[in-house]
Amino acid sequence: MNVIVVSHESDVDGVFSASIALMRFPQSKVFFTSYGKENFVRISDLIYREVIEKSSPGIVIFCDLGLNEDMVSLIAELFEFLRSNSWSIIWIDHHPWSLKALNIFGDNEDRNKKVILDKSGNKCASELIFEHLLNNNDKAKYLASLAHTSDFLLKDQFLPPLPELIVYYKTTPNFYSRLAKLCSKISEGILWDTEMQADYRIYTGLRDQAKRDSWKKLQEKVLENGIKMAVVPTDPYIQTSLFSQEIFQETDLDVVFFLTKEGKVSIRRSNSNLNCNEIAAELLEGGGHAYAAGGKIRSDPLNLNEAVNELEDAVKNSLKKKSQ
Ligand SMILES: [Mn+2]
Repeated sequence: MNVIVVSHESDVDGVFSASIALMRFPQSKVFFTSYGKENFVRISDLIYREVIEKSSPGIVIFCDLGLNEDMVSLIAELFEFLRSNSWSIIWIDHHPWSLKALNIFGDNEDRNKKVILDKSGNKCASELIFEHLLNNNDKAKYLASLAHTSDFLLKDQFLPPLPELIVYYKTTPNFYSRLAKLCSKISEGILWDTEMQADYRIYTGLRDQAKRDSWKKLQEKVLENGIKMAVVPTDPYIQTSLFSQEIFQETDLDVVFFLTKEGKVSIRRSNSNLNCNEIAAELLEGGGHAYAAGGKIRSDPLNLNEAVNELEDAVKNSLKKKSQ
């Protein structure tokens, strides 16, 4: 059977999801992607090409990717194409989905397309892939538990610095081929090797310089309600979740916004009264979890004061909506 796996490119959960799917279907063609229209169009095109080339039925497995409302019509079109070519779809995820997005799967009685969506907030995608595709495999179970540790920022077991390695690969021109290689190593049970170590050594030098620069530019603001927020201009070498833990350790901030030069924002919190996804919903292309989310700002990302004001409004509006 032909198998295409599409997984999230940004973190350990996405890569491990694809690795577990690859253990189950070693013949899989694996693609990685992220959010945003451009990425979904690219992935759809790759799938169209692959399906036409194969000319026999197969299955597409989506992992660790939320379906945002603005992608629904694009994906509905892709589904129709897959159905007419006798391909089926399984979409396995753990992000919050809107009803409109869920509706494209119909009543889930349709054997041609199926969505497995965990709404508990306690499971990473790798665990769902393990449970639904390979639940009798101890190696897959172990990979899923490592992904859980990484996804929920737990410190309950040792994990090689794969989250940072993925961040580093993202800055390199051959990102997708390096990620695919990493994914296949992990599916073979190789969690670290000398190649990764050599890459990691290069990365740590670049990362440490980037973090020093970001600390210098951090801009703090205390809101009238006492919430302490900060906007930190960030850099592609910085792994946001790890850096946010460092910042929360050194400061008494409630929420931190990591802002790229392109205006993308990653939100992390230390105060659980604030929900990152609710703040993200005030931004462009906002999405994510309560503990970690992201989006884009409307104002000029190079004007830090403007960015701070817009993000301050986003915090206030999200709290206002919550109290209503
Ligand atoms: Mn995930």
